[in-house]
Amino acid sequence: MALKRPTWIPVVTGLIRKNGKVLVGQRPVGHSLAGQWEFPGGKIEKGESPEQALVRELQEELGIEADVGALKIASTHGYGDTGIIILFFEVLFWKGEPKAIHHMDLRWVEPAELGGLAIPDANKKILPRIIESLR
Ligand code: DGT
Repeated sequence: MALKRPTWIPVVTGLIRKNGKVLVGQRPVGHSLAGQWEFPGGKIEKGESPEQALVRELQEELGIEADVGALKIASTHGYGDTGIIILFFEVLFWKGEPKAIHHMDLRWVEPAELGGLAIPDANKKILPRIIESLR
């Protein structure tokens, strides 16, 4: 019997910070994890570097021209047969005002508020590391 290879999906997200707060967006209806609050980002496409993928996603989703900073966290999470490898980059500088082009809603939240929001399990399990990286 042939072994089924696990599928891994590489994902990049931005920790977009302003005045001690971080930007989260509510995932739209019709996508997985609808209604949950995520860090804006998405899947890396073939041929892209993680930073290029994040610049593209933040342009598409928020309409901003982001200056992608340091890689803060790399983690993995399993969703059934598929796994994601998720990279969190710091974003301190950008051009334009973030708009909810893709998300149902956007919010600037204090890091301490993240625990009270519905966030993806992939983020919940590393929340202490996320909060630490926002200090
Ligand atoms: P999907 O998941 O097939 O409905 O496709 P999309 O286009 O809604 O998903 P996308 O491009 O946002 O891919 C990101 C994947 O990573 C998705 O499976 C959700 C998961 N994820 C977990 N935590 C986060 C997070 O903080 N931000 C983002 N953007 N994705 C996250």
